[in-house]
Amino acid sequence: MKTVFSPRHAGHSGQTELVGGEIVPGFENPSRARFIRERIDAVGLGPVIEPGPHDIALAKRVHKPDYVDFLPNAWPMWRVAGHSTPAMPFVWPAPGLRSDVPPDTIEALLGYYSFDAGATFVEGTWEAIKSSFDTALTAASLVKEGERSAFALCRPPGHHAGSASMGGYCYINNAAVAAQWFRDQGAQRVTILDVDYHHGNGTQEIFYARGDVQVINLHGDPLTEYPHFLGHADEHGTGDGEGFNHNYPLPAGTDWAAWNAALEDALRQLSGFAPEVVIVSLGVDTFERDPISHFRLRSDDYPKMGSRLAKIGLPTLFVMEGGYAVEEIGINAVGVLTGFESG
Ligand code: OKP
Ligand code: ZN
Repeated sequence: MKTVFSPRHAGHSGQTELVGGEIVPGFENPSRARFIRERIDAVGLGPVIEPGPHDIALAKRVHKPDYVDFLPNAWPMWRVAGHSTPAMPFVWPAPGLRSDVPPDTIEALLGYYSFDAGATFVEGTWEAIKSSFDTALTAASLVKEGERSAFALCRPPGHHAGSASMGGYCYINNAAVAAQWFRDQGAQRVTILDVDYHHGNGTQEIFYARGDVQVINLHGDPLTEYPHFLGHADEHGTGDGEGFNHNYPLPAGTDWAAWNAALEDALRQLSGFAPEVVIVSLGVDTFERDPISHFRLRSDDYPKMGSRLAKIGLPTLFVMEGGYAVEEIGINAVGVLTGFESG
């Protein structure tokens, strides 16, 4: 399997996050991609190529144009406003406040274009966001050109990013951009299967009223798990999208047996939809020792996941999302890919 990877992710580094009222170094750090990259070489997964540049207009097919235009401006505006620490949102137009008047200052714009404080900017953040977007589209092209599968080693991740909101370490929704690109290239139906521990609220929101992109999520129950405010089992889609969104919220402590049972149900939904291409939002924060998650998958479960996904028998694009047990992230993520290759 070919991997697409850009060293430009590394500029998104030294960013911080708020955990329990304390500002700490981000869990989503450059070593994540480095460990995965090293594991690809160690097991000989296949060639690693750099992405080519893609028109940012493609991001505006799934995100609001003004939101996409904001992203490269955030850090420069933050600097002009006199700050040098990472830019972090802190005020939001919650229900009862007005969100129809875009504000003028960067402090307010950060909140206007986010749903939490979890997407922060440093000097190299925009370049990393753009490289992650380019990575997803370059890998999508490989699949379109006939590869059975490809791995987009994206960083930062994307599945929390909605049509006009960043959050949860995500800015541009790489999987959603790729799905739209496959549609624009002529695929009639595309499925996004999100196996990250956290519900992919952004992906769900983007395609919620559409019947051409099926969205399936397996994740920690939002009653207790981030992102808390989407991902319940009764969210099935709306309008043309009715019946094309499927959520599998699972309890803390879920192990492979229970997770796999949910996957089997999910794959019945997928088969019924008969997509032409599958995009896997690949998070490995379902791992038993993930520092911010509560499932109990073990390293030897990931190849099983991959081989099951191969049995779907469809062209498959893997797009990297979460996973924060950095010592094992390479073993686990690449385990899915080697399992797919042998499956
Ligand atoms: C991004 B991805 C819990 C705080 C949650 C944000 C988690 C973002 C996960 N104490 N922080 O889906 O892996
Ligand atoms: Zn996650």
